[in-house]
Amino acid sequence: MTDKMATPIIEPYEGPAGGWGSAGSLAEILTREQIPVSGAALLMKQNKPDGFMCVSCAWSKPAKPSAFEYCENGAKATAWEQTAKRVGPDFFARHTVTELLGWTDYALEEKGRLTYPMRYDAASDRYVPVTWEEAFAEIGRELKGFDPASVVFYTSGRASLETSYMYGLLARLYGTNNLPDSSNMCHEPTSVGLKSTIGVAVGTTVLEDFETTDLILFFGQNVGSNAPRMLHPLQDARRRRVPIITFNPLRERGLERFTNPQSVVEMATRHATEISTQYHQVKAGGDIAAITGMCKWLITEDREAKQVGRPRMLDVGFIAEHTHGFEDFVAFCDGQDWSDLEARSGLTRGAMEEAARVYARARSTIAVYGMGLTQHRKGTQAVRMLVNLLLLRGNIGRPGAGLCPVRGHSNVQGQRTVGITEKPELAPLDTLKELYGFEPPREKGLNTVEACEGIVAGEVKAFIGLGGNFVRAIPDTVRMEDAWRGMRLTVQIATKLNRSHLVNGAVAYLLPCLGRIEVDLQASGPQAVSMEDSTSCFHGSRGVTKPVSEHVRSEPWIVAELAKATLEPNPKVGWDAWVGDYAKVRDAIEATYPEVFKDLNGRMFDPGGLHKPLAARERRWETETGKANFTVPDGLNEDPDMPKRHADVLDLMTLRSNDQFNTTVYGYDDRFRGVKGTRTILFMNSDDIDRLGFRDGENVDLATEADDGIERVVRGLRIVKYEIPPGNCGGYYPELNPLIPLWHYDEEAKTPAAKAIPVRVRRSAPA
Ligand SMILES: Nc1nc2c(c(=O)[nH]1)N[C@H]1C(S)=C(S)[C@@H](COP(=O)(O)OP(=O)(O)OC[C@H]3O[C@@H](n4cnc5c(=O)[nH]c(N)nc54)[C@H](O)[C@@H]3O)O[C@H]1N2
Ligand SMILES: Nc1nc2c(c(=O)[nH]1)N[C@H]1C(S)=C(S)[C@@H](COP(=O)(O)OP(=O)(O)OC[C@H]3O[C@@H](n4cnc5c(=O)[nH]c(N)nc54)[C@H](O)[C@@H]3O)O[C@H]1N2
Ligand SMILES: [Mo]
Repeated sequence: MTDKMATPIIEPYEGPAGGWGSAGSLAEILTREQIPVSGAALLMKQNKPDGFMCVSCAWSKPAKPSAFEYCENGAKATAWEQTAKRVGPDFFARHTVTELLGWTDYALEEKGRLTYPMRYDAASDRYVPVTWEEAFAEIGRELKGFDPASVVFYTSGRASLETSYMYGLLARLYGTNNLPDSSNMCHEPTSVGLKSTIGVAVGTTVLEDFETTDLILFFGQNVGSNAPRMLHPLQDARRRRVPIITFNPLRERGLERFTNPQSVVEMATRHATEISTQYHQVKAGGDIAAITGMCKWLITEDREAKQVGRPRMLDVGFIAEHTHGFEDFVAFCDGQDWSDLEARSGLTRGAMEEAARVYARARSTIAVYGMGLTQHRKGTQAVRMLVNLLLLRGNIGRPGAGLCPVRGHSNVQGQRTVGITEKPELAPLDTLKELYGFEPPREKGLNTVEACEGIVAGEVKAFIGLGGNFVRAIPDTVRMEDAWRGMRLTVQIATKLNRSHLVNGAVAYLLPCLGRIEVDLQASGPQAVSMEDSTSCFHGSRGVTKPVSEHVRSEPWIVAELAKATLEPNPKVGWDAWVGDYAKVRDAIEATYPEVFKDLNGRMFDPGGLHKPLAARERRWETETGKANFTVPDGLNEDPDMPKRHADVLDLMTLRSNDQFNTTVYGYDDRFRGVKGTRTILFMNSDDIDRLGFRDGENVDLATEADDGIERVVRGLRIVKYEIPPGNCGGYYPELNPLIPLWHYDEEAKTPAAKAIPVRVRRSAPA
């Protein structure tokens, strides 16, 4: 089965982000997913203190939400989860797994919600129905037979704090810290880079900071598609004439202009707010160089100001009192040559100075960033470089200022907070030992890339997936799929069918769960769950719709049953009591982290949520030096293995369209980038197209340039002439994931370098 697609159309999109295009796109998906008119009433509950928290992005939930506190993409995510379509035993009876492997990501998920626990039957090559009892009996028996070090417990960032806490505890009681999560592919450079420099592993800004800031810097985050609700505070900031300076290789529409689709006046008058006041099309991987340029200018100007007695450019008081490593950093900046900075960033000296000049004038600055900064070979160093820039002017630990990493999944940050981590030093192992009377494992566990390495090496024998689409989201997908089939056991807890469920181990289970939007009824009544947003606020969420099927179970219940089937009974862990009343899980969370979750049960429905304490906001630096650390990068290059190559090698960025949530593909249009009806495209600069002898619209193959003896090719991409820096090209994730070598990751955080893949364009080979 393939998707029915109209002939692809590529033409520039002239509209703003939001606006009528957004309203039209939303109406279309509500109809397609057969969501009745009550869909509109449902959306009124989205991101409200008494409603459910959006299943899409992690952006902050304001204390005073607007009547419609959702965006086009959040509404799409709701429609996609609440679809009237179902994938039950009859579906699996009709289709073999081999047949389903030929379907697209879109076709698989579009068939609807999973409704029944299923087990893979090798003889018929089909998933067949099982009872929950049979499923847990066999999974438990299997798990008891493994060395715990050979089992991986993966989490995608959507599961609630309650589920995640229970799941982390299950893994540790079982005997392993193998708890990789989607954050390993995402903002791990944030966790590593910020912890080592400012002593917290998360951003330091809260929503209110956007109300008083004087400048917003934007590095590699596509707000219009991936965190659209954030456009509201940005629009408010622009109304106060706050400048926004963007660094992005592509001119992303949401960063250019926005029409609030929920404003009657703006819609009627087609009024759009200009978002970025300066737009710098930095080369992919050129951010360290661009930021160094800004720092160099500030340092030079400050020296002059000091000599002639003008006001200083740097916050010298802050630097002296609060920071460490300043002199080395100054020496690094002084030592850089403007011509190198220009070559590596792709920006002129004038452009870097222009940005620095505005920064020097702003009292309080927020630096926002996303995958454009983190998914590089030196992604962690790029994050640290941004910290350097903020430290120069004391922009951390002050209202209206700070770092704002925009997180991905709706609870990805919270999962880390409640112990989903492969790093034993980040988990409260001693407290767990005391509370539950067991000896927690102390060895470092596997992160995402290491789990893949272990699977390739045959050392990992079993994989439990709490959500997500692991085999599709990781690098080197073709090679990984082969290795994956060598595992003994794969268990996937999921709402919808995806490719990871079809690339299965010898014993394989597919366990359907409730989504967050559904009513979750347990012994003590309907349950609420909680999560942490991108600005470190905890929020409660209550399901509002009827469960998709009576056979589907909640995630906490599934985790508890897994635990009971696998572990020796432990009177101190009340799995059944927890499932009967999730407030008791929250009590356990509070008992484990008393400072962080003070009165979680009492406060999770407070408007604006319960704020997590962040030491750096108070200028307390929980670092090794006890100060905020300036750091010196290894060099200007974020991807040092890239430019030494032949001039024909391009740097590929893998991107999200406006019609997907990660591997979930809602449709084939990327409205803002002017692409309609296709995802198999390659954005190229017109000079590169000419230089390499291709034509706009031509079909080509893309091959990775790597010297590891492995051939990685994706065939049949259509060249789209695009405004992208020379030497860069772009295409969609996850279709291009076969091109990322598994070893191509950030050195420190091991996040795959998905924005810097060395590739060659080839003439299309006959299939
Ligand atoms: N609707 C929707 N929302 C989502 C998601 C989704 O798929 N769909 N995914 C969620 C998840 S898990 C995450 S992590 C976030 C991801 O959200 P983002 O962080 O926005 O991630 P991407 O779309 O991968 O790319 C970000 C931007 O980086 C730019 N870029 C690429 N390379 C570079 C570079 O070297 N330097 C700079 N400065 N910019 C660069 C790209 O042009 C692009 O605009 O969104 C979350 N929200
Ligand atoms: N090339 C490239 N690769 C990338 C990226 C990139 O930018 N470029 N980005 C990376 C990033 S930032 C991330 S976060 C990862 C994403 O990796 P994952 O988090 O593993 O993948 P998703 O696509 O978000 O997972 C989608 C699946 O989650 C399941 N699901 C949805 N809702 C629920 C729920 O409520 N409960 C349960 N149990 N299951 C549910 C559904 O079955 C759905 O098919 O991909 C990474 N991979
Ligand atoms: Mo992510």
